[in-house]
Amino acid sequence: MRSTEITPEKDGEQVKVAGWVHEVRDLGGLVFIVLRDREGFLQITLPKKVIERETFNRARKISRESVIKVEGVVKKEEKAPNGFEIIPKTIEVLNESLAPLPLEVTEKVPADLDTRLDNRFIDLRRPKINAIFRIKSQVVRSIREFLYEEGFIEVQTPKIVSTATEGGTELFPISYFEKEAFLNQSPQLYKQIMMSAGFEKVFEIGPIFRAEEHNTTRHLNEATSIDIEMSFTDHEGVMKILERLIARVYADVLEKCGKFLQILELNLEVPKIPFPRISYSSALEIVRRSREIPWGEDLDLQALKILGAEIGGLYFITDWPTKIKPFYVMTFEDERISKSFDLMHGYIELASGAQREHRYERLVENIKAKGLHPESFEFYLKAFRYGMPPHAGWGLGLERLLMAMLNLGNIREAMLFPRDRTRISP
Ligand code: AMO
Repeated sequence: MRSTEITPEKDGEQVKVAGWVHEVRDLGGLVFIVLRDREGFLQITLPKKVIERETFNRARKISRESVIKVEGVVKKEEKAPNGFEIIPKTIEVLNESLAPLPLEVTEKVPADLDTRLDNRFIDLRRPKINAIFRIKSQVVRSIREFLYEEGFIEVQTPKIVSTATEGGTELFPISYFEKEAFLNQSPQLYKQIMMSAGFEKVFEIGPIFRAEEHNTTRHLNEATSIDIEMSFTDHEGVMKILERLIARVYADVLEKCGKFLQILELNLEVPKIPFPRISYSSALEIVRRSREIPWGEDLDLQALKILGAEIGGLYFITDWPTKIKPFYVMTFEDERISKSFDLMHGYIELASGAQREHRYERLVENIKAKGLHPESFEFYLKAFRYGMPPHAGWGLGLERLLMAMLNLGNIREAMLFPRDRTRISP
């Protein structure tokens, strides 16, 4: 039985439970074992007078984090945390834990992030850390459900690729027989090819790899990207889908993950749609009140912090200068400005997207203008010569979304086994 299935009303009933020994409190004539399972905690009470001697003596010596199975009787007890306790008949140790533990599961002793990540299997046993990943699971589920309801189909595209999509500097080269190959930075080119293939609405949830040189609290070298691509629409069309998706995720998490939000001591509010939209030029005006930045330059962390403090919450920055966006974005008639957007939460970028350039000649020009070689993109460009519909899409960082939603100070907190500049294990 799970801990949540037992209530004080089951007083007198026989139960079987299993889990980890969270704590053992030995008061001499009375021993308490706090048993932790997937759902919560149970108090196992062993009064010396009632319990068989051998069971009693073994129980008081069980090391913390050992896995045990307990058979016993439920007893209503107002003083116990759940309003009941379990008086055991038998306690079986299924797997004994070594002592001392490399990391505490109880929240009593704080540990630094490196020690926690080195011992992630134990770190994840802590209810607060566990809660993050229970919520992450719901977030992914809601995203899938929403996109299926909107008529999207899920696709899988290669992670071993021959070209960059988001700028050549952040690629991980891999050894691939006699050819040059890389880990994919984004499913960008493939999701666009799917538009030529006639699928109209596709999405993918998968890993992206970026050789970020710097260790920041917002970057991982392996992250999860939620990507969509949609035909016969523009940037405005996919922004609307994005904001509805975010609002749906928040609503679902509030409805289905109340217990985990409580563990994390979070008050979540469903954001109101439409999210505010601010153009790059207007954003620049806000930043320029405190700092000079020339038009056309990317907004660095400091600039985004000024903006985040001014606007706050979820908002879009639209109409970015063409020169700082990738070759595949479409421009307005004024070619200096692109039909692109970023979705922000405070100073953190959660997503970026655009209407794409679907006209072959223009696309080739764009590639050249970025100093890239059209020949390297032949597999992609080919799809634009035989009937490519107008299309748009975005990529949303799953861990960034979690970070924003759950107010996490470091993106590593949102990844089970994060990869950063110095960490490739566990
Ligand atoms: P972009 O490069 O902005 O756009 O990436 C999209 C989103 O992915 C997340 N992200 C990251 N998260 C953690 N660590 C990283 N190193 C990292 N890099 C990116 C961010 C970011 O907003 N092809 C376009 C999307 C599109 O236009 O459809 C792209 O990849 O949340």
